[in-house]
Amino acid sequence: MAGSIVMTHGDCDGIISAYLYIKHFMKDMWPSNISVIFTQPWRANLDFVREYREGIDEIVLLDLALSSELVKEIIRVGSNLRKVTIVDHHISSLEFINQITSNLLKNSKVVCEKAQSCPRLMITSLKISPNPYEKLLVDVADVCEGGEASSTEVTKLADIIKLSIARDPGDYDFMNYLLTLLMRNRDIESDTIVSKRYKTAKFILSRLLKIMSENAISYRNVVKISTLSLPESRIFAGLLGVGTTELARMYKSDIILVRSEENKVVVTVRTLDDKALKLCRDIAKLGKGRFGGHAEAASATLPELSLQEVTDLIVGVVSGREDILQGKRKA
Ligand SMILES: [Mn+2]
Repeated sequence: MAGSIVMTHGDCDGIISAYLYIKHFMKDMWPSNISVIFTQPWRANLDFVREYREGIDEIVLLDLALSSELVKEIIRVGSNLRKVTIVDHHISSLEFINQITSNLLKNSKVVCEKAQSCPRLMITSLKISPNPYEKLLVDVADVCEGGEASSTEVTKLADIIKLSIARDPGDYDFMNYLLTLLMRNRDIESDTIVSKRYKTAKFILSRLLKIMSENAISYRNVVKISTLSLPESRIFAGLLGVGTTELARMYKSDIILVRSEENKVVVTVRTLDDKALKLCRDIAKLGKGRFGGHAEAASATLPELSLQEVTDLIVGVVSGREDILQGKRKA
């Protein structure tokens, strides 16, 4: 029996992308002849290899920032397939387009363009005419990806989906559950399983915001730096990115969260303009770490420094005093 793989990002706009694609292009095949795989960009190649099997004749990749490892796997099996479809809105994927289309000429469709969310790109480039509910979901996907909400209905639904999955970003059964609710036209907001998760996450988020506000220190009135210990990072796992975004909105200020994780320090930056990625690049460069993300929402990981050292380094970067890192701090 021929089957298809739909592999999508395990987040709010990834779930909505899978829903739109399956509903519009693969409706007769769902659920029995489609393996829906939720994944993260850094492990997508591993999940793909694990799920791919003899008899699969179509693969669809949605909302996944491509990596050379993933592209290699797609090309390896691609020529045996009837169809390969890739839709993604991350700019980092652009560099792989030529490699894929030149290797899989006849049977591939690759749509990679910068867009607020993957569903937004899908309706503009796959000729989907969305009904009112689908339009709402595309707006929700935009908000989940940092866009401005057009109505309170959009804000609420985006909040529910984002927070209900945030606490356990690896719970792909729950993402499948959300997809099934959408496919069966069930109301997400009134679903008991979803609202239980949402309420728990909302409560924990409010505690996180309180702690982050209390220990935030302002620098030059333009940026607030907040720190979390390792136990605190664990308690609030899954909500740290959402919390930092929320705090930036509350205070209308740039926010830098510095927290301890197992064997590393993670820096999460949200800025009102487009300087988060640049800040993370500077921090990563000075601290010999890695960085990534979007212009206004980015992060850096520093494996070799302590929480205090990273905080000092950041103070140096935001105040233009990088000498602090070298220990030449004035009394
Ligand atoms: Mn996504």
